Amino acid sequence: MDLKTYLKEKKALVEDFVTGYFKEPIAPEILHESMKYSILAGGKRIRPVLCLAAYETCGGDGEAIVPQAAAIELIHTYSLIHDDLPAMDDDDLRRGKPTNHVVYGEAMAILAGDGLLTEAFRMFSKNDKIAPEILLRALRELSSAAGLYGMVAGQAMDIIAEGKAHDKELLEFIHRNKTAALLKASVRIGGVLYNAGEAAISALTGYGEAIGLAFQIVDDILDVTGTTEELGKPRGSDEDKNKMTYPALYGVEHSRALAKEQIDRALQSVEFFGPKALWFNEIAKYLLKRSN
Ligand code: GRG
Repeated sequence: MDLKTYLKEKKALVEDFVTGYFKEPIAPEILHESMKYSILAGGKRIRPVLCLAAYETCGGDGEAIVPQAAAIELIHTYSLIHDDLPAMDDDDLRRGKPTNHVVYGEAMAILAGDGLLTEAFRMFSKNDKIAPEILLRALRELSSAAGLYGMVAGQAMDIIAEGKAHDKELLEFIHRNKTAALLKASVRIGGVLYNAGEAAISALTGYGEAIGLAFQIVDDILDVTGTTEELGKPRGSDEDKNKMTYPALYGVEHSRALAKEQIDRALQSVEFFGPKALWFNEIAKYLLKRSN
């Protein structure tokens, strides 16, 4: 199997589950529609795929944890809806479609985000195949990464840093928290749900952290070098908003080298798993080369 087929298969597992999950009517209908509009709008689904890959690399069958992997995607999608709001990045294109607030209005977009975030924890908390104490440990990982010790803190700092003089430490804080924390947690959660040993969790952590940082560096580079069509969101929006980014601080070429450095670290970290790290290796290399 090649990586494209692997990603397609895992993505389908998550999307089929999410589609079925939101099939039953929810009142009010407009809220339901607005949540479905964003969660079913496509996207790479890289966080749930990483979670499934981690569980399988440790020795499990990913199908057992699809609700938990999908819940991570709900949180990611909420963050995109809120990030696009006029009070935050004020963007009108996401995943190649008008952003949620453009279609449903600001109030409904905020509520769709709130709904997805809250529902994610309800979705995550139910799995009869996983021992409750393990599920609880994984749930704590997710809340830490998505909230005050991760993504929310990173987003707050990103907003505070707009227009400020470039600062290496501040930039790293933003990247580690806004983007890398949830990616790292996606990988770790796969290991925690499998109840993997300490050495395996440590290898997963190293991998998750490194690809998380590389992901954001590449995202910053694509904002400069990509096209709006490829990205499905407006190109050049970081520069327009005077954001603190890797290319702004280091230039595009040096940023590419820094992303590659992180990917090499990621590959090294999962050498622990031997040949079972195949998909981790493939995903890491793909993240460096991606165009959207
Ligand atoms: C609102 C609390 C809160 C957080 C928002 C996700 C985020 C934090 C901001 C989005 C801004 C942004 C472009 C960040 C760069 C990295 C990133 C998360 C990109 C989007 O994720 P992808 O590429 O998107 O995985 P798809 O559409 O493929 O799911």
